[in-house]
Amino acid sequence: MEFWSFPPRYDDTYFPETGARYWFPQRETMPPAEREHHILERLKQVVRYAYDNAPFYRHHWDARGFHPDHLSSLEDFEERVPVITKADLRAAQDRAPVFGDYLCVPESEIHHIHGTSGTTGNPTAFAIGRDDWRAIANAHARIMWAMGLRPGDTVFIGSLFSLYMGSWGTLIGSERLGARAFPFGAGATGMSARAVDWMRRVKPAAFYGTPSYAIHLAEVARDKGIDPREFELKLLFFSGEPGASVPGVRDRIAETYEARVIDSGSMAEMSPWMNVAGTAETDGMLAWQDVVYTEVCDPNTMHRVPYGQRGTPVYTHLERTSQPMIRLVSGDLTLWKDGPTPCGRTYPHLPYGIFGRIDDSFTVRGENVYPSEIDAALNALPDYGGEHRIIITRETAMDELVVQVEAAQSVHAAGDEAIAQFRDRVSNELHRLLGIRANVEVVEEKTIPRTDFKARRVIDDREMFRAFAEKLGGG
Ligand code: 8LQ
Repeated sequence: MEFWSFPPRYDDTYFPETGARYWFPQRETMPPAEREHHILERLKQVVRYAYDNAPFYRHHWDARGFHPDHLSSLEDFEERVPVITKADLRAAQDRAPVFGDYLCVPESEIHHIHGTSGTTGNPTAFAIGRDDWRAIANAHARIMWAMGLRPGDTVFIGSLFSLYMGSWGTLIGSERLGARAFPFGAGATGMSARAVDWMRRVKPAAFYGTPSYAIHLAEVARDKGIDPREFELKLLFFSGEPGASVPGVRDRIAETYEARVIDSGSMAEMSPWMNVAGTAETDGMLAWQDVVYTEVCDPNTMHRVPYGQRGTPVYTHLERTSQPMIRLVSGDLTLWKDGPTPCGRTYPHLPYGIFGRIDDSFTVRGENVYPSEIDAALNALPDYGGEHRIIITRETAMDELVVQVEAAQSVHAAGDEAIAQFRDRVSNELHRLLGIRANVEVVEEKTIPRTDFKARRVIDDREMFRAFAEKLGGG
C-alpha cells in the first residue's frame, strides 16, 4: 500500500501521473476485506501508542477493562474499546489544561492551535503536531484530487480563517495539491460583495465554504446584477452542515452555479476532516477508511449496524499522533452502504451524506423530524424565496411547528391569492413529507437573516414555555 505507516511518512513531492484517476490506486480500490485486514493491524498500533502516551486513554480503558493486548479483530474493537465523547475531551482539558491528557506529543511539537467556537460552555482546544499537519495536508490533497481538482486549479476558500479547521484544512490540502489557494475568508462586513467581484475576475475552479453561504453568495451576486454562472466554477465543495447531499439543496446550488456540488466533513477533532467526502463521480460521501476508520453504530450499543441501515458515525484516527481520537462518537445520523461506487473506490458509501445531529431532530406530535428534511422540501419548491426558519412552540398543551418561509418576489407581486396558494403548497408538501401539519407563515424575500457560516434555522422555545409554566405553578 502506498505510504502506509504509523507514524505516517509521506513524500511531499509525490504526485500521481497526470491522467490518473486515483492518487493512491491501491489504497483506494483494494477489496474491502483486504483493507480491513490492514486497518486492524493499524488499530493495534494506534491503541498501543495511545495507551503508552496518553493517561486519558489508559485510565478510560483500564476502568472499563480494555487493554491493547485484547485486540485481535474488528469485532473486538467495537465490542471492547469504549467510545469517547466530546464531553470526555472537555473534562480532560479541564483536568489537564490546556490540551488535555490525550496530547501524545511534547508541547514543543505543536504546530497549530485551533478550537471550537465555545459559544456553549468551555471551548475545546485542538493541538495539531507538526508531522500531523503534513499528514492532514497529504490526506486532503488526495481527497481533493478525487473531487476532480488538479495542480494549478484555483481554490476559492470562502469561510472564516480563525479557529475553524474547515478553512485551514482546505488551505493546506490545496497547497499540497499544487493548486492555487485563494484564502479569501469570510465574516467581515461587505466581504460577500467583494467575494462576488473577486470570483468574477479570477474565475476560480472551485469554491469551498458552507452550503448556506453559497446560497447567500448567489443572492448577493444577483443583487449586483451578476449571474453566479459567470464565475465559471467547475465545482463547489462543502463541509460544516447538511446540504450538499440533500437533493433539493444540492440541485439548487448546482443549477445556480452550473457546477458540480460535492459534500465533505466529519468533525474538526477528526482532522483530516475530509475523511468523509464525495468524489467527482460519486454523490454523497465515501468513508475514506484508510485515513480515519469510520464505524456507523447503533447509538445504544455502539456496535456497527449492518450496511443499508442508519446509525451514528464513530471515528478513529489512523494517521494522527498529536491528539489521536479513538472511537469518538459524532452524535450525527447517517446511513451507510457497501458495494460498488461510480468512481470505483471500494470504501463504504454514505449516499445521503450526514443528516444532522441526532439531538437536532425534534418531535412534534409524535413525529420525529430532521431540519434537513424541511430544507430539502422547501429548496425543491419553484417559488421558494431562499431562506426559512423553523419554530417549535408550545402555546397550548400541544407542540406546534411553525415554518416561516420566504416566497419569491414574483409571488408577492402577484398578490394575496398567489401568496395563499404558495402557503398551501408549502403546507401540503410538508404534510406529505413529515406527516404533520405545520403552521406556515409566508414572508417577503430576504427578511430572514443569512449566514456566511453554518445556518441555525431552528428555534425551539418549548423549554422556555415549560420553565414559564413551572414558574406559574403549572405542569
Ligand atoms: N457537519 C459537518 N460537516 C457536515 C456535512 N458535510 N454534512 C452534515 N453535517 C456536517 C471542519 C469541517 O467543516 C467539519 C466541521 O464542521 O467540524 P465541526 O465544526 O467540529 O462540526 C462538526 C459537526 O458539523 C458534525 O458533527 C456535523 O453535525 C456537522
